[in-house]
Amino acid sequence: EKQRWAPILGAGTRDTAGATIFDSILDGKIPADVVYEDELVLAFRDIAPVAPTHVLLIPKRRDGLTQLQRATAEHKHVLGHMLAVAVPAIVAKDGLDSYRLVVNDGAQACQSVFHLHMHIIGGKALTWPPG
Ligand code: D5M
Repeated sequence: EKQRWAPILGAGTRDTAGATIFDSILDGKIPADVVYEDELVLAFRDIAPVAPTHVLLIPKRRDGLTQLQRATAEHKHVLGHMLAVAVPAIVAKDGLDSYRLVVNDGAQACQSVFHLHMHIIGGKALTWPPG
């Protein structure tokens, strides 16, 4: 099986946290509906979508980013890339003119996978506030 992150040797190896389901997607061990990929990030459709567009955007190297509150200055490049390059590409691909960008940061905020990810949700009229 082809690894999605083959060019990024050592990806994740600096992490002490356990592997997540997203590692299996990155390794190509479980399938994903990929909508965007570049050298730094992968984006795929959420398995339990809450809207017509529900995409998860992840860094290929978790590199300590189990969650956003672990971010340091070392992560500025990948975080900026996610926001300024990948999100616009995904939003354009699905033709969205409105969407919500969500990071559930911590268990009490409903984070269930501890590999930083951004939810891009749109394609319908959304409500506010979230619960
Ligand atoms: O979001 C974690 C999200 O990950 C949640 O919306 C389900 C999604 N998920 C879990 N497993 C898969 C697979 N295999 N493919 C696609 N999407 C998946 P959180 O913010 O941590 O609650």
